[in-house]
Amino acid sequence: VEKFQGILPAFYACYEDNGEVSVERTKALVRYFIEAGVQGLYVNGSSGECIYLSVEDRKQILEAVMAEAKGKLRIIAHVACNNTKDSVELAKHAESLGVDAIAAIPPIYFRLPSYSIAEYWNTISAAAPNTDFIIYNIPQLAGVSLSKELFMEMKKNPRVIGVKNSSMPVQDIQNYKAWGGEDFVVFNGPDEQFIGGRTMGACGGIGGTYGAMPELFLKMNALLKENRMEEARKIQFAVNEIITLLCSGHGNMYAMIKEVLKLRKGLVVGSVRSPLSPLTEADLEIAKKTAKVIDETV
Ligand code: NAY
Repeated sequence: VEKFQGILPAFYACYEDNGEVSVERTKALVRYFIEAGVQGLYVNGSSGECIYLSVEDRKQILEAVMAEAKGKLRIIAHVACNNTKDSVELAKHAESLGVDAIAAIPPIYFRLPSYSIAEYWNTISAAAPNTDFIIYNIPQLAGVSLSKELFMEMKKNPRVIGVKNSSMPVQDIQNYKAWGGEDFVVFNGPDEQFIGGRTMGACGGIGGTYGAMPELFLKMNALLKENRMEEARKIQFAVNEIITLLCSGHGNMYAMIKEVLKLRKGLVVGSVRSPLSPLTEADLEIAKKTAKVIDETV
């Protein structure tokens, strides 16, 4: 559990202006996170637009991240590709780079029985035999939730050390901790209830909006460690207003966050990949307002 405490931003895909993966911009974003003082990164997950990236893109991104971050940040590589073969390839690749753990969502589109999902996850995990495995539970997007039956089946695999839980009931965190045992790692997924998840037993958080305002999540986490709940709650409420702003444009939320990074830190990491929508002219005004609100809050 020690190893995976704290704030692990979900890493964003960084593109050149022509939409191809940018190695240089990826490295610059890693340096930004190191300077911010976060504990780790969750690479090629939802916020990393994984379902719109090729296997090659994903390898290139992880290689660039590891080149900057190795030894400085805990790196969890999300390797699920919706088919076992490509996921296995990414798991092997991630292990060869020395990541701290790999993670995977269940396969999407077809509703598979639990035993097929377990087989999929265990096959991926077996491809990286020296690497810890983290289950990514995100029922609202994947269409399957991590049941007790599936959890218990996965617990038989000694490499399964944790769950990144993005379901909305915070009670799920309590259950996964209870079923997993003392050393089992559970991450809070929904940024809007970070303090709720931590209070229910999450050892840290992995989140898609952390990158826009890492200072605020680090602060909340530090306050919680000192049992300063009132102050943590104040920040959480401010964060939730910021998240509402980030989601209020016509363009995709990650495009908005990338614009905010440009405004706040001068970081240029491109926009988002189609079919996600880029920002409109009107969205640029929202981004300016959001960046200002964040700067005033930190
Ligand atoms: C990932 O895999 O990139 C994440 O960890 C992202 C988790 C995010 N959940 C979703 C559904 O995208 O951080 C949350 C989310 O962006 C945040 O709560 C704002 O709604």
